[in-house]
Amino acid sequence: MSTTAPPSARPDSQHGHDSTDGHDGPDGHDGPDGHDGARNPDGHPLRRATDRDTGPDPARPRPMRRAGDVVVTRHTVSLVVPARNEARNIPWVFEQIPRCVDEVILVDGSSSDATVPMARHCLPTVRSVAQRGPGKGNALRTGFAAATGEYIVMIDADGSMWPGEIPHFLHFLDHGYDFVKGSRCIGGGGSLDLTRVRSLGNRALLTVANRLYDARLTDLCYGYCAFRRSFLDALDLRSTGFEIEAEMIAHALRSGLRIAEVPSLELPRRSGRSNLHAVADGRRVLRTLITERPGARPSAAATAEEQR
Ligand SMILES: Nc1nc2c(ncn2[C@@H]2O[C@H](COP(=O)(O)OP(=O)(O)OP(=O)(O)O)[C@@H](O)[C@H]2O)c(=O)[nH]1
Ligand SMILES: [Mg+2]
Repeated sequence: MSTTAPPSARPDSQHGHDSTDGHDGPDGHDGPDGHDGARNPDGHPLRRATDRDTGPDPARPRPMRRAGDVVVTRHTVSLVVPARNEARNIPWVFEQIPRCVDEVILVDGSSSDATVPMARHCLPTVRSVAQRGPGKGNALRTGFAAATGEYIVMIDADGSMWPGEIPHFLHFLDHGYDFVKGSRCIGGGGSLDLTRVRSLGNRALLTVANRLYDARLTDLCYGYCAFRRSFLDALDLRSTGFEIEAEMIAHALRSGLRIAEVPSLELPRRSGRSNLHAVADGRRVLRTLITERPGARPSAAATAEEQR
């Protein structure tokens, strides 16, 4: 399966307004080349100062076509978005959400900027919930508990994950997989964000995960995932911080869920500061992988079975 390049993979692009969003239709100019037919002596159309693209005309409603609109799933989809001071990035993220998403849950991490009002402004139907406890792990667990869709997709709010890839994740859920994770390390995927240190750390932790869990995954510390909500109990999530992504994968492997990886392109965060501390959070991921390895602690499913 190949991944289509996002329309605005370049961080400086104009909020994903590309030729597929309906702006390439009639735009007030007469000719097909955007001019009214006047030409200079060598036959080229005349250029004028007013020819510059001044952006979308606010008086003209923007056609609401988005990436993934053609893909239909019969299942309801909740999108969980943890956000801490992401007011400047939310408009881009929300604008790209495909129509196959039924509800968007923003989990606010006590943001000191306008994250929540901005989210409500961009998407009046957004469900905003305050997280219980600090950290991305607590935020995601709060969001998962609030979700009502049959499928749950999680995505960051900093613009580093293109929502247009969501249909690829749903495709695998629709075709029998239980847990689908994005991978930056398979054909069609990549990262424009990973530093050398983070890349080495991710590779080392991935090696540990594959050894301990007898798996052949290609990426680990990447939080673009989707899963069936009915497996929330099996995932048995307890993490509070960034190690939650590793815990999800560890428990999915341990519980025998059918896991698929889809190529994903990680973009640079659009603006603002990272909340990740590579060394400290890397240590937490390693501790999680070790303590949760098969046989080290009874899984939730096994515990429930024993209690019967
Ligand atoms: N609600 C909530 N969201 C958080 C918290 N910590 C991080 N996030 C969000 O989780 C997502 C990932 O966090 P980032 O800070 O981007 O971490 P990262 O992607 O590893 O770091 P960069 O690559 O530098 O962006 C972003 O949407 C953050 O806003 C938190 O404590 N609460
Ligand atoms: Mg990020």
